Amino acid sequence: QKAQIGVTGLAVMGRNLARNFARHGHTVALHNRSYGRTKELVEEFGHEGTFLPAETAEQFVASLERPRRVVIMVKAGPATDAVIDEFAPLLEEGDMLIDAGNAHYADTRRREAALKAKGLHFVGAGVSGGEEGALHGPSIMPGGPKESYEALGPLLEDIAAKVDGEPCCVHVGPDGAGHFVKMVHNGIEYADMQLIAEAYDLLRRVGGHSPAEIAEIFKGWNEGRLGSYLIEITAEVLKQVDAATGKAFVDVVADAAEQKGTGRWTVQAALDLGVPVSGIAESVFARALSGGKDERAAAAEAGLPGPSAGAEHSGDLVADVEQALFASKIVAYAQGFQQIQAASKEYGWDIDPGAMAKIWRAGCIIRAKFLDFIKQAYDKKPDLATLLVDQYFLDAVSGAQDAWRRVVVTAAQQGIPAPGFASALAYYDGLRAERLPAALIQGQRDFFGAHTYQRVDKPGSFHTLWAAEGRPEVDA
Ligand code: NBP
Repeated sequence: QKAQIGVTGLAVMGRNLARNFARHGHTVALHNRSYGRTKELVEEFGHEGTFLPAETAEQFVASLERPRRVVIMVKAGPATDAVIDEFAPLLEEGDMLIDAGNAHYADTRRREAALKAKGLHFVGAGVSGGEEGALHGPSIMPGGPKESYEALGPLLEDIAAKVDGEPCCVHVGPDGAGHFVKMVHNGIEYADMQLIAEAYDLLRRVGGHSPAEIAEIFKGWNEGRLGSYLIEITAEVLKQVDAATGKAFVDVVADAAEQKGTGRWTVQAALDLGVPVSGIAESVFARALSGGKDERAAAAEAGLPGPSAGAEHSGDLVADVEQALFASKIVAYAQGFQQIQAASKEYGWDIDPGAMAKIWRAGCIIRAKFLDFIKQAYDKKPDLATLLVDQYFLDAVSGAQDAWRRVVVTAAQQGIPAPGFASALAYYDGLRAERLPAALIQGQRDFFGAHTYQRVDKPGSFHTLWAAEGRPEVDA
């Protein structure tokens, strides 16, 4: 008997993916650097399906039917390269190595190019949903050569999350497209979490609501257009009481947000592409600020003053914050999708943005009803310049904007940081501005560096001879 698929790297993620394949009736070959994990999996979960455990890489490869499909689920980075170096010489033309870890897309591009030269298919697949997702149905974002999807896709679609019977898995595009999209997914997740945190902070500090009350507000919001996994778990977290102290859980947790790096990668890639993902960037920086222990201690010691008088919020705070949250979320998603489109163009990946929204509807952390509207927007117009001009989002933002502005004003007046809400609003206003002060920046650049500028009334590049006396002369 041969296995349809093999998994190497059997820590929590790999183990659960292997069990998921087995539960769907596939025979799964198993391998791990240290045999202990392989043995443990078979002892504990062997009854769930058919597993072919292997002690060595050679046995593992020999137990797979061709073309061989080897899922790598090890620690991202050098471990992935070590595993590739171990397996590549044992594989034959047309076999596939699928990296399901959280690799940087640039590493994936490098690995694919190297393996292609050896006649092997390398598929960088983004897998979202954590350990629960891996076992019960993740959202899967495979990249790599299109041909490989024919032999691999059906197996991945089997184990993926489903919405109305449709799998949350699609061939994203060639090369590093899958890991790129997974990265942006995580960046959007950072922005979403930051915006939710700002909403909580304002409800607490402006509205005076307790964490338990705010949990109820979020629960209510979860029934509406904000309905999503992140809003749902926020209500759960806020409701939680610390057993040791009897205080709200959120009040006993140190307020320094950590990060593993995918948000930062998203912003770094956006800088290179020149895409303004300000919502994601603010969320990465807000985490960094929260963790800036020395600066925060110095500020506390110096007693950096807040506003002399905090004005009251004019309006229904809870309703206004819901509007601000929804509008800012739309901006963050619009920016993330723009980044995907920019990379797709830059690398020739031909990514269908609507399909990304579709496979994020279940299995992953940002799963939400909202994604249906994004899918519909791109289905209607695949080359949509920005989500903000799609009718649904345009209506939502124009309906929200007065409340959104009131919330940003209140935050500024009361000295409560809301970088996500404020920068999303600034982005929105920048996008809709008829004239931007960028014209002045062009003038400054031309003045000090002779960088030239373009004119609104005729084509060409112009330079003004600034130093000349009297009337500035113009070079065409
Ligand atoms: P870890 O990231 O903790 O990695 C442990 C696995 O890597 C073990 O199987 C270990 O083998 C193996 N490994 C290491 Br470490 N160095 C190795 C080497 N040089 N050669 C061969 N194998 C090596 O496992 P995880 O938490 O299950 O995560 C796996 C991947 O999934 C990572 O890329 C991670 O970023 C990603 N991940 C994704 C999500 C998600 O939501 N998508 C969640 C968590 C993790 P050993 O047993 O012999 O030490």
